Amino acid sequence: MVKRFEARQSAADVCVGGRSDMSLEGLRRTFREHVFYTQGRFPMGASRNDLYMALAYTVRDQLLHRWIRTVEQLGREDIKIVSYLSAEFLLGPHLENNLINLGLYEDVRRTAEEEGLDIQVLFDQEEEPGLGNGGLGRLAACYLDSLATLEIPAMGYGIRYEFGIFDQEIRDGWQVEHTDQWLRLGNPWEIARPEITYHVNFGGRTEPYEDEQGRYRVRWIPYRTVKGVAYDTPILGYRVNTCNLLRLWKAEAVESFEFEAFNVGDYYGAVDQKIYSENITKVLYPNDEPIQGKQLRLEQQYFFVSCSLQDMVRIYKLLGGDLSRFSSHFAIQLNDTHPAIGVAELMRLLVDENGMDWEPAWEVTCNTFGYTNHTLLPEALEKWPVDLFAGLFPRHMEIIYEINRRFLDEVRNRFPGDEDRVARMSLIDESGERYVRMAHLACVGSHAVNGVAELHTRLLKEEVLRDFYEMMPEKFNNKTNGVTPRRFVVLSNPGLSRLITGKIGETWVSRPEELRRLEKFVDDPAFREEWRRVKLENKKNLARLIRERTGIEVDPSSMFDIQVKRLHEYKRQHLNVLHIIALYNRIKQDPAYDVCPRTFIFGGKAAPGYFMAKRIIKLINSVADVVNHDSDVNGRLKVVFFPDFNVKNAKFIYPAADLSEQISTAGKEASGTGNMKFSMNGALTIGTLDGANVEIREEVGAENFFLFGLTAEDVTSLQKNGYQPMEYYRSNPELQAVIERISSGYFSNGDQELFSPLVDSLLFHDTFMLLADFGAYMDAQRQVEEAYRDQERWTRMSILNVARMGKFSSDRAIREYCKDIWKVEPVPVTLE
Ligand code: B1N
Repeated sequence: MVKRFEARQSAADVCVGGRSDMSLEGLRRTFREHVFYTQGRFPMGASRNDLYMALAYTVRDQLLHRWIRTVEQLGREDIKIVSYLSAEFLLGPHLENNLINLGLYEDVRRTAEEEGLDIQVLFDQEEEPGLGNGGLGRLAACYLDSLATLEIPAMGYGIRYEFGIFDQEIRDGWQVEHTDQWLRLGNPWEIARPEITYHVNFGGRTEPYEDEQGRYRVRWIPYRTVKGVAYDTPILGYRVNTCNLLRLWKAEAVESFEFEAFNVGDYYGAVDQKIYSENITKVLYPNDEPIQGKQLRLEQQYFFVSCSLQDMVRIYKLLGGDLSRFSSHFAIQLNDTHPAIGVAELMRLLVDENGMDWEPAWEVTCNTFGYTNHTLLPEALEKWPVDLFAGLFPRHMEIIYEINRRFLDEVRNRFPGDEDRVARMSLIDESGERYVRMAHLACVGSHAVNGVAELHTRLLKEEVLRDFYEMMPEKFNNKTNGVTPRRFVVLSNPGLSRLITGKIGETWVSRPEELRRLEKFVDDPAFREEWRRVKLENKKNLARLIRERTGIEVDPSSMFDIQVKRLHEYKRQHLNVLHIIALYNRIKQDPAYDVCPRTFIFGGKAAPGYFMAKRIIKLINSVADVVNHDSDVNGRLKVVFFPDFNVKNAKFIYPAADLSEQISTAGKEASGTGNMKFSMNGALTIGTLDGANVEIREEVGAENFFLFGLTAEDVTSLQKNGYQPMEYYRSNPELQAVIERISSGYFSNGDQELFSPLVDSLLFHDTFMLLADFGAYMDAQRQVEEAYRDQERWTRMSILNVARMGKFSSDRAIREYCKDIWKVEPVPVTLE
């Protein structure tokens, strides 16, 4: 495969006047030099990984000049910087994305080809940094892409987990987790900054003292100190010079501890200390709901927030800034409550460490922070036991009590005599064991609070944060999520991108509103034909990958009906399964039943401790085993569980979908972003009125969307009136037959126990109302089938979906954040 080539010339002529040489010859030379000088290989001995690394460094060289110029900007006193604080950044592979944003993709592909290299093979080598669980982490990554593309000076701050989200294997139908050793072969995209470090303290006690001016002050005498080291990754915008920086923190032991230990001869104590310190950034918690009460998780949160805030204060002081104006230089966004302890930490830095008085410090803090909420599930709202919190952060606990005392005074002022309200709004939950309520801290300490879709924001105002909305309505606003069309269309779907660009030019990539211009081709038969050809090609690619990864043969001319997302009962992958079994039953009853050939594809990870979610994976695979091998079905239905769904293989999945399953119980999915990725790639959606589905349907038109199911209001009122799943069960024979298939052991070699937890949960609780929605879902699926049988109609709907999805670009979302919350403007970067 690899034609060998020679390394020649020195590194000196790679850089021309501080600018890297972007000519093809220059790229080729740089690449060869990285094989030799960076990887230490003669071309003959270079492995695929060596070649990938050399190409990655070649591309990184192209970023550096832009990066350094952008970082210089960050040091300008007259500009405001967005600082996006997130415990998760689910970036996905860098190489291909950077090539696209640089505009070098074609050149490099061709050059590689001339060298005898298949660039796809090199792309395959890249380990993706899976530093997130799902939507929330991926949203942060899309926002970094858009911030850079819109030329907004910005930093992402987070955690450099040594192990990201686990790799998923499916063994005997069950999920098996493997640690994600993404750093094993090195990471060419990061630059370690060992000189940028901060100390982060834990535990101990506080002590009052008088400062030189005789003022009452408090100092924190910690029990333990850990060092945070910065690792920077460049984030280049699309076809601009702005190259922002993602700064991730790694925990290390503080040297002095070791020296002390050596002095008293306690070598093993020192080693313990080192290992203990490094634990903090060892592993990402694989839950996409908070884990109650895990000390290490709280330590992770404080660790990265403290490093990040100290970094901002240092940068600001370097500029000679006066801390009372800190909020004119930094706008800090809290990505959910995971970094919400930042409110107390900034107060501590301003008051304790920089001698500010409480009131001005509080004003700075509130003006600096914005808070994005990502969930309505009450059990998912983060709270920390007061004992745990106070033990780790005695000073922050005091600060939070003081914030709370002042805040509750205001509440009492506004609502005299309403002590119930005071208890509801308190930063401390005192209804039983005492907890610190992180969402309340984030609300009180921010000037802006937003939800991530219109419905979600409305429900926040009406329910979860209702008291806060009543008291400070001006803080609340909506920012409907978006996704980057660079990764999720240009990179993932080159065929479709070429087709679109051929018709309307390439400006849609940064202005996807322009996709509307496709509408005038919707009735053009040749265009429709091309549209179908592209989709078929994408389906063939996915079919190939499915065969490789699962051994299952699927028919690319069948409808690809796909649900990929984290496994969660509220997302209702099992509702999808009920539909599959219903179709299967119809075939079993009448093998001549005219079923529309479909391939049902599932993908997604279950939290390792989530019993029901893991059982749903097993159910999907068990149903697959039966359906895929039944001669009555005769290949007309296929069921696939695609293992290890992640950003890297998502690229093959979204573009291949005909139908996108967005079937969560209304009111439970805050927004969803997969829904957007599918529709932008020409899939039609079957979905409930939940999260951003509502707005997608508004944009693409009700006639181009398969709607079904209860509304959020229906769900609430059903719940209030005592929902009885059994009633739906009794009145629907098809549903009964489906449930009977499962509970009889038909899919589990006669084992009636295996799926009884699932069945019992549906029949006797059904928290997420699958049975109530089953009938409507079946009807909507019937309409899907009808539409799909008319390929001209389907293509028309598909084109209109793509043409009308412009709103869901993360560029639009980021523009809104910039204008309404951060008050920042673009600052173009020049290279001279
Ligand atoms: O955030 C996404 C939304 O599109 C999804 O609807 C929402 O479910 C998701 C704790 C979370 N909400 N909360 C989390 C993740 C990790 C964790 O430890 C909670 N993820 C979401 C983007 O807005």
